[in-house]
Amino acid sequence: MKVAVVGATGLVGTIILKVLEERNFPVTELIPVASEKSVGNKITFKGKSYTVVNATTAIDLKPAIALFSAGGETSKEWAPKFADAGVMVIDNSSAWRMDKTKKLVVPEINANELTAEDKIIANPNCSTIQMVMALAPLHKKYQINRIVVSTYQSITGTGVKAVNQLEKEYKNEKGEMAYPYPIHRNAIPHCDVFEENGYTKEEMKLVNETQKILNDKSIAVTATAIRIPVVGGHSESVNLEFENDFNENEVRQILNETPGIVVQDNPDTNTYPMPIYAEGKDDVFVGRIRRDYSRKNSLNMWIVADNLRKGAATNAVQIAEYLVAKKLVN
Ligand code: 11C
Repeated sequence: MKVAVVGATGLVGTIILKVLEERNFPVTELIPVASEKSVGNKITFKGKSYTVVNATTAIDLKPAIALFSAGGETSKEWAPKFADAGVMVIDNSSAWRMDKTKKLVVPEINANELTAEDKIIANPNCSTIQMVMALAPLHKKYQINRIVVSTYQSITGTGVKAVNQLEKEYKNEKGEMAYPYPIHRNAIPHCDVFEENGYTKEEMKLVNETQKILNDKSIAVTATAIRIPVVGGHSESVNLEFENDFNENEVRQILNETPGIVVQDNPDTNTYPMPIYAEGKDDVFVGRIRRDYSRKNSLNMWIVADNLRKGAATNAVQIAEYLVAKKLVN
């Protein structure tokens, strides 16, 4: 299968290539796509060298699938052009996620909604993916009424400019700033841009995308998203209020039996998820599972995942795998 990776030289694009290789996705020809400044560069994939091309050339090469990770503007402009040419687009940006005509997919939860007619499929935001992975099976069992989430997000979510900012700050050097403030030794309560309602776009993604993926507008969600000087993954403190009461051990058992979830939860041995150990892994790690005694039918937990893997590249490749397995793509 001919596969295009749009944004192949970016942080997520690079991981998409790695994940395609690791999972042995049936790529017969890779079409790495990037902006004009990278066109002509070489990329090695499965031991073979490929030349980076622009989007127009990529369409002419007729890929079956295009995995997009080049930002919302590129996706808005180019995803429909690829789709019109018969390419199935899996888009990692926020461009199409809340479009009523597009599916927003976490394969373990709702891949069964996909059909051969879905030409542009949206990959959710990283902080949403890891949260709904843990919440979906609990919603099914106990029905979630309300979610209060605070995130502790890796700088890799912002991209290479933020990684460079932190590296420079470690060395006490001046450089280009990805954030309005230093990030080293800091916590910035500001991920993505502010909206008119006082929340950031990242916070509203957690609200809207969660309701769409869990297919339940009645779930109340409120979010605070914080950037911290961490690489390796996003962490989330999540408070849930259920309609029905639960048993903590049953919660652990449900999560343990959920594909893609690893429970790390034992205070006696200081066992809990942390981003340095989530880095490079495809699973979502859950710990600090405990009843919230301040409120009826309520639970606290801590969810960690590599935002570039399950939060982006791995989820996109899993969608592609589903399309192939169900013969929804030629
Ligand atoms: C972050 N979640 O960590 C963002 C990165 O909507 O796909 C991905 C932005 C998006 O800041």
